[in-house]
Amino acid sequence: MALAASGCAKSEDDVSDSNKSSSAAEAGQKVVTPKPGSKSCTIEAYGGKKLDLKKGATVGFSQSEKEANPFRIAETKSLKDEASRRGVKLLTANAQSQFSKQISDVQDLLAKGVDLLVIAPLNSDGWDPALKAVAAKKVPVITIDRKINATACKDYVSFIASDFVEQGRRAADQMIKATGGKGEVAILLGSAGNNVTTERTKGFKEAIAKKAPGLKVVFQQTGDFTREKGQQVTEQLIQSKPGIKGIYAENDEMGLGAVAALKGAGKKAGDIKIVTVDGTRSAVQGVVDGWISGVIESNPRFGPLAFQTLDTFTKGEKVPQDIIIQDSAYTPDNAQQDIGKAY
Ligand code: GZL
Repeated sequence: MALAASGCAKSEDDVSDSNKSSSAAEAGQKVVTPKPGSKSCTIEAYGGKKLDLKKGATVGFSQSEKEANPFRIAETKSLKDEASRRGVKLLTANAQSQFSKQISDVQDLLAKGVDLLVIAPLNSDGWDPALKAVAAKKVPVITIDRKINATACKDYVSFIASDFVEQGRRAADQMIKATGGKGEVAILLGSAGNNVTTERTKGFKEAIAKKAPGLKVVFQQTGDFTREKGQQVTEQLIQSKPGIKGIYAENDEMGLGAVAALKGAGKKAGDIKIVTVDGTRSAVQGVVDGWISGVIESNPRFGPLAFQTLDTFTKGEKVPQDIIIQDSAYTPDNAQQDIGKAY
């Protein structure tokens, strides 16, 4: 099938750009492309029955983390807004950052008879019990954001996410620019057990090693993607590494925790360069105020694209197994004018 102008490697199984959603673009979601070389999935290959989303289908959404983090708030809002725009019934569940609850949430949604599922996974592994229940009912599943270690077009239909390794590389570029490429830096790691933490770390370290060998990562510790833990770890960091020049926080919440720690220690804005990932309003304000040197966006507005993918699939058309969304970035040059795009 014809490929989107995405530079994807062509294969007989490549998919069309039917998945580009005008509503996704309208909703502030950057233009999307099938991941280079992505295979497709069809309802014949996956199983299940054709549906018309508009004719009484019910979609279940399993959210992973408590909605204290603006990323999660914006993600859930995006699903809810698109469901109501399309007039589709949406049942939601929130695992409150407890993986065992997410598994039972998915099982409960299936027991309630949802026809389709969107899952924002907390962890990458441990999904078998939920996937068994999905397989028994042949319910199409779209996973968004974090990847589950399972088989595309068998255990789930499509995976829609940012390129997290690229986010790490772009964070490194901003850190190199902010620090001049020399000195000691620390990483506030995301929570363990998911591909986002692994890939954001991989991208950052590879880029630093390649482009600025004078920048040394001398400290890394998880802040569990939370503001409180990010503050606690940064308080320890500035005691143990008083010469630290930069902090790479793998999400904004930890980055804002780091800002609170630096303020508490009497530091001034810019004394230590902070680069974070997400694109929340508070972090972009931190760029405007000089406390944060740069923010790489991780776009949480999956709603339009998730529903577009489900709609295309249930009509019997091919969808990509892997879909990459594009992310923007905030710097001291654009933060003031672009803060309205933050979430
Ligand atoms: C990344 C997502 C991460 C966010 C964090 O897309 O999984 O989880 O960056 C959130 O804010 O905790």
